[in-house]
Amino acid sequence: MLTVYSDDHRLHSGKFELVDGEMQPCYECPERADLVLEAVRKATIGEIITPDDFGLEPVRRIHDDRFVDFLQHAWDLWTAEGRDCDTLPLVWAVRGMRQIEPQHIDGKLSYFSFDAGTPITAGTWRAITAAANVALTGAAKLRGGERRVFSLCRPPGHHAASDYYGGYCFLNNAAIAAQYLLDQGAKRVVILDVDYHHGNGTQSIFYDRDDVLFVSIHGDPDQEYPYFLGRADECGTGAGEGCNANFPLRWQSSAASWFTALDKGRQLIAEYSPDYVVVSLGVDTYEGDPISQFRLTNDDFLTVGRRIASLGLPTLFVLEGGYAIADIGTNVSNVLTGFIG
Ligand code: FKS
Ligand code: ZN
Repeated sequence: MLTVYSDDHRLHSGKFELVDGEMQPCYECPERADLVLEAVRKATIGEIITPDDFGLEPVRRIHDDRFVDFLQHAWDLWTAEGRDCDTLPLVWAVRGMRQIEPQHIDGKLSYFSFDAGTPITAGTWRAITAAANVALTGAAKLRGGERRVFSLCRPPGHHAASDYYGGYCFLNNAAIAAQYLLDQGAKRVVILDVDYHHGNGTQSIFYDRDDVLFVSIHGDPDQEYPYFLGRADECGTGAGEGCNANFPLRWQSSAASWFTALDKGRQLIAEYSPDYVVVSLGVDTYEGDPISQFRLTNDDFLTVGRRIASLGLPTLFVLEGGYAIADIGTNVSNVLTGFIG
């Protein structure tokens, strides 16, 4: 299996996020990708390549121009106010407020975000465009005939929608890759999201479309972040009706119930008969994850890989979450080696 990786992820390294009412060091740190890369090397899964530069056109197929411009210039606007710490938003335009992009950077940060856990730093723009290129390079390899590719993306992407960021995510790498596959001639693409958190960004991007089936297994939004999307009755709208499938599970759900949900998802995927599968691969479903409440073991991740492989489809794995630093490498490489068989 090919792995696509760029060192530029290290340019994004936020200091603090809001957790349990306090500012705490960011869970989403450069060490995560470094450890995954090291594990992929050790597991001798295959060649590791650097990404090509696709420019912003494929990014703009998913994200609004104004949002992309904001991400590109946010750090400069922030430092122009005399600040040198990371950015964080302050206030959100909730029910009844006007949805107008403010002039001041503090207002813009709020307008384009949905949480206080996602700092922007000096190198964020370069890191997020590199991650998009990592995903796009993986997609291009699939179009070129590769059957399986791992895009080792960081920062992650599945919480980012067409015009807002949050949940450590800025550009939706998996969505950008899926759109690229469609633009290059694919008829139907599945995005299978196995991260512990619901991929609210991916869901909303494709919610009214029938050329992408989104399937997600995640913590029940009644209990878990991102709280406001991810319920089982969200099935798509208009042409996209029936092309969105959520499997929310309660905290402490067993591995058995997680795999039951995966089996139902696999059934839907097989019926949809896609040309490609893009897997939003988070390993924060691990029993030892510090911010999550599911119970998959190291060995269960081998089974995750095997079951996805049984679909028999060309597959792009795109890295999302996973915060148990000591095990993130093992858990990701177990999915990939399980997939290879
Ligand atoms: C819970 C606080 C929640 C934010 C969690 C973000 C999860 C991000 C992720 C991604 F894949 F995007 F990285 N904090 N007490 O794992 O879904
Ligand atoms: Zn997650």
